[in-house]
Amino acid sequence: MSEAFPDIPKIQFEGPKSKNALSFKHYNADEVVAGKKMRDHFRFGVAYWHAMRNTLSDPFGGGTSQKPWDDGTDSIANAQKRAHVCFEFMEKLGIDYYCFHDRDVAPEGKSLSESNQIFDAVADTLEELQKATGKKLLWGTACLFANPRYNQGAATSPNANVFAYGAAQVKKALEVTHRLGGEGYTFWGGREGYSTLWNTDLKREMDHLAAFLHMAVDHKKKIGFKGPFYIEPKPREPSTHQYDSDSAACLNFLRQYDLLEHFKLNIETNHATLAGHSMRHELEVALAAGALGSIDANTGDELIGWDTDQFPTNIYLTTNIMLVLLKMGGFTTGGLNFDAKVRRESFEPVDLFHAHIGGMDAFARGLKIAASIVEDGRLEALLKQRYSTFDSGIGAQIEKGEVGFAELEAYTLKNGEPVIGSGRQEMLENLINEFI
Ligand code: XLS
Ligand code: NI
Ligand code: NI
Repeated sequence: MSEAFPDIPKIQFEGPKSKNALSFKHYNADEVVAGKKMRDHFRFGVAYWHAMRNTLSDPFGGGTSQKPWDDGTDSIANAQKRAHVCFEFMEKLGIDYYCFHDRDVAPEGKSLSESNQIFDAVADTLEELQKATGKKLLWGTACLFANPRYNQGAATSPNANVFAYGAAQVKKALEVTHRLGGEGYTFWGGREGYSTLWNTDLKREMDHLAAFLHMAVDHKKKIGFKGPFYIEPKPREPSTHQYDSDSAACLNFLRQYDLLEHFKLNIETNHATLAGHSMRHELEVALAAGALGSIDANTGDELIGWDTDQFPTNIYLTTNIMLVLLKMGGFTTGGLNFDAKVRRESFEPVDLFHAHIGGMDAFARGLKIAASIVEDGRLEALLKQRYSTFDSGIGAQIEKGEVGFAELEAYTLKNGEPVIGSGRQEMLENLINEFI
């Protein structure tokens, strides 16, 4: 194993009183909270594209990130070296999973077949590293947005040859994900949308996207890949509008094209807020459809209108997320993948550690808070009380489908004006604050 971070020890849990920046104050992997070890609640993942590949460039300047182990070339040896570094990073942080795009782990060659060979060579290294460390692939994906051929989309490109190229790339990414025991496979349609409707046949593009996903489902069955497919909603950026704009739009799309049984959603906080929703909203919509699969853990900046992919440190955010996850009964194949990058000003390797430690600690606090709220029971009781008129009498008949408009008219003529209760929002907000 390489020694890319010689000055950084394995990060240990030291408790809330510790002043050591390179320690966990709250995340204690084997501590049991709400009946399960913390590591099993979270199933944290490192996003290869951010941790290993992001140079931290922005529209106004080039990269700043220091990666002394990386020689900056597209050689296979360099790609394999990075894989070693990523596993050392995961080991030191005690993170069990990672996620990648094909082109993050392996550079693109001059042809599809060369790219595939390079990908296989790096996958050999990843497989060895997984065996040696016990680390696992949470999900894989294909980068269908960086190469110039995809500038007008992949599955929704107006050019059939681009569609075909994208399909070939996903086929390979799916096979490598399967080979590496990936627990799921993600589709994020970065450029599957439009820049202007003047040049777009929206209906035809959506039909093409559905056809592409059906082909992926067929291929998954063919190779025996058992993990779920995830769709990752995002409303815009890089395109003006993406077809997978939010949870509700994705679910509608999947239902319309008969794909829902094969897909779950991978919800990302910064995408939720770009769509004008809270993370909690996006999670609840997915959960209500039985389709909450995985989470890209990050956060945006309220003052910046794009996908800033910051590490989540807000305890209210993590509490909301953990309340939904506890309600769901926890992840099955999914996990919390840190789709997040350090700021351009935080360019040293150690900053990557601080960032992940902060995110993991914020989730540990969110879990403990959410578990205490559930254990306390008052929130749940108030919610139950709020809907209690549906538990018996006319409400129960409505829920069972036993009555229609005529019966409800007769009932109301007799019952008169309803007596309703307060929503108690402020009281509930105060209650939540008791735990934070
Ligand atoms: C970009 C997305 C991307 C996906 C994987 O905004 O979050 O990183 O998670 O393609
Ligand atoms: Ni993401
Ligand atoms: Ni994102």
